[in-house]
Amino acid sequence: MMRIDVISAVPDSLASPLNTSIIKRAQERKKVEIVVHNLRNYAYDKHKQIDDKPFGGGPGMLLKPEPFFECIEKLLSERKYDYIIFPSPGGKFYDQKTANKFSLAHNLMIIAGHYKGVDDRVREKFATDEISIGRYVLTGGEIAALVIIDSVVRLIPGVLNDSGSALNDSLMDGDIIEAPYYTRPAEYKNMKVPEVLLTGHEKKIKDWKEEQSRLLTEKWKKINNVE
Ligand code: 6GU
Repeated sequence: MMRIDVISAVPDSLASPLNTSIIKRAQERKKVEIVVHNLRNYAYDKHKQIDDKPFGGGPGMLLKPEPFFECIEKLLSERKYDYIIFPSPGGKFYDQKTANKFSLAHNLMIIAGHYKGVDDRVREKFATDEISIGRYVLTGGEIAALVIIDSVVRLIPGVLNDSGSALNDSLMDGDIIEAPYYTRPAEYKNMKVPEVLLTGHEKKIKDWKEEQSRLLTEKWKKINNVE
């Protein structure tokens, strides 16, 4: 079973997404164990302070290094980690290839910063992979951590009911867009499901899906300036 440890100053923000739907089911099926660590539990000074003002000035607060070091060193004394992931806008853009890599691990650790950030000595000492999830700014690493967890856990064999679907989806690399899907009713508010899908003609349906996929992939490349 894969184990994922997440360290956060706002662990409550992770609870609902990790205990819903497919990620919840993956834990119930013993495909993954996700352990969230509250950074504040590793603040050993009398005020349990986890943040402080940045040296050199500037707005906002930083998360102090000591609670991270305490927590991470405890975890490292218990097991080896394949990857220690540090979500950060300055990191490498996350993609399906990286998700595939992480999904082969036995032990992952994700260090989620918050507020302005984390004292950089934490990243320097422990991070093996610095990951950005896109060109925009978030309030913290928690949502990025959830993005990484979701994309990794769905790749673990037995997590999705349809074993083909994890690989099929976008052909593993996210660079193929699939044909649109429809369910009943066949007509709704004057909008009709493409006729061919109602015919039961397997070859024609396969050809239609491939053509739609090709068209949508071309459109996707154009609007995203890819290739
Ligand atoms: Cl990983 N963290 C934060 N705080 N902002 C981001 C990000 C990560 N990726 C894009 N923006």
